[in-house]
Amino acid sequence: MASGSWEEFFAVHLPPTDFEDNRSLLKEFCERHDQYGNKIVLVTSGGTTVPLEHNTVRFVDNFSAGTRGAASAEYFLEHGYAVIFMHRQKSLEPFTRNFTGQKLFDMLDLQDRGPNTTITVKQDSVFVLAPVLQRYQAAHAAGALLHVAFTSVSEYFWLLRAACELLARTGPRALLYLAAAVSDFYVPKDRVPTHKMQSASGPPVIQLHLVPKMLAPLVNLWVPEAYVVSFKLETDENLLIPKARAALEKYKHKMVVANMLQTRHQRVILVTPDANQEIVLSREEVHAGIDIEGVIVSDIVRAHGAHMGCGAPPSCAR
Ligand code: PAZ
Repeated sequence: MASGSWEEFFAVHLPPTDFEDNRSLLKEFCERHDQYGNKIVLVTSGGTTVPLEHNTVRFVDNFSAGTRGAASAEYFLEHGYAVIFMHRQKSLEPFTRNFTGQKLFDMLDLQDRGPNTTITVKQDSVFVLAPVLQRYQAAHAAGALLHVAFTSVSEYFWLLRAACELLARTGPRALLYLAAAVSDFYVPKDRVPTHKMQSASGPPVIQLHLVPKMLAPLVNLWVPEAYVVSFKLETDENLLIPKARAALEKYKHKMVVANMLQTRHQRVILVTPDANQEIVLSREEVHAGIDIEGVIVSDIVRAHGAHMGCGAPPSCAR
C-alpha cells in the first residue's frame, strides 16, 4: 500500500502531550550553542513503537537497544560537539550505558552501621567508574548534552521535525546522525481502536501501512544546509550496499552508514557518493571492549569538517 504524504501524517497525528516542553528545551539548547558558533549534532537512537490501541497496552516494536546512539553521543561530545540525544524512552543513554543491569551494584560496597551507614565504590571499580563519571559531569557542567525522549513513531517524527527546524539556523555546523530504528510501517490513527483489544472479539486483523519517508522533506526543507547521515540496517548482505546507495541517490544527503543486524557492532560501511569505506573491528579490539562508534564518529567528524569548510549551500558538498 502506498504511503500518504508527510504533510498528511503531521495533519492526522497530533503532537505528543510533552511536545511544547521538549520544543522549548530544544530551542534554548540550539540558540545557546548557536550563539557561540558551536557544532551541534542531533543523534537519534533506539527503536520507535507502533501503538495498536490509543490507550496503548500493545504495540509493535523492534530490536534496537540504543547502543549505537548512546555510544556515538559520547564520542561526539569528545569531539567538542553539542549533542541533542533524541532517544527512545528507557533505551540506553550516554555514560550510564556502561553500567546497566547489576553492573553498578556490583561496584559498590555497603558498610551497614545503622544511621552511619556508608556506601563506597570498590577500589578496583574506581578506575572503571571515575573516567566515565568525569566525562559525564564535564558534559553536563558545559550544558553540552540534551536528552529528549520519544516512544511511538509519531512522537519521533514530531520531535525530529522540531529539532531540524531549530537546527536550520545552525547551517552547515549542524550534523544529523539518524541511528534510530524507525518503523517503516504503522497503523493509521483512524484504524487504531481506542481501548484494549479483546480476545473475545476473535483474532484481530491488523493492516500495517507504509510510513511516509521523512528524509526527503528533512534534507530539502527542514535543515537544508546540515550534514545528514542516515543509517541502513539489513539482514540480507546482498541488499545492503544497493539499498544504501539507492537511499543516497534518492534523498541526496551526505552519507549512509550501512550495517547488518548480526554484525552491527563489529562492522559498518560508510557509503558516500564517491566511496564505500568499510570499518571492521578485529577480534582483539572487540574483546578489548573497543566501540566501533569511536571510529565511525571520527570519520564523520572529518567529513563534516570538510562540509563546513566548503562554507556554501548544500550543493557544494553533494
Ligand atoms: O541500537 P542498536 O545499537 O542495537 O542498533 C543500531 C542500529 C542497527 C539500529 C543502527 O545502526 C541502524 O542501522 N539504524 C537504522 C535502522 C534502519 O532503519 O535501517
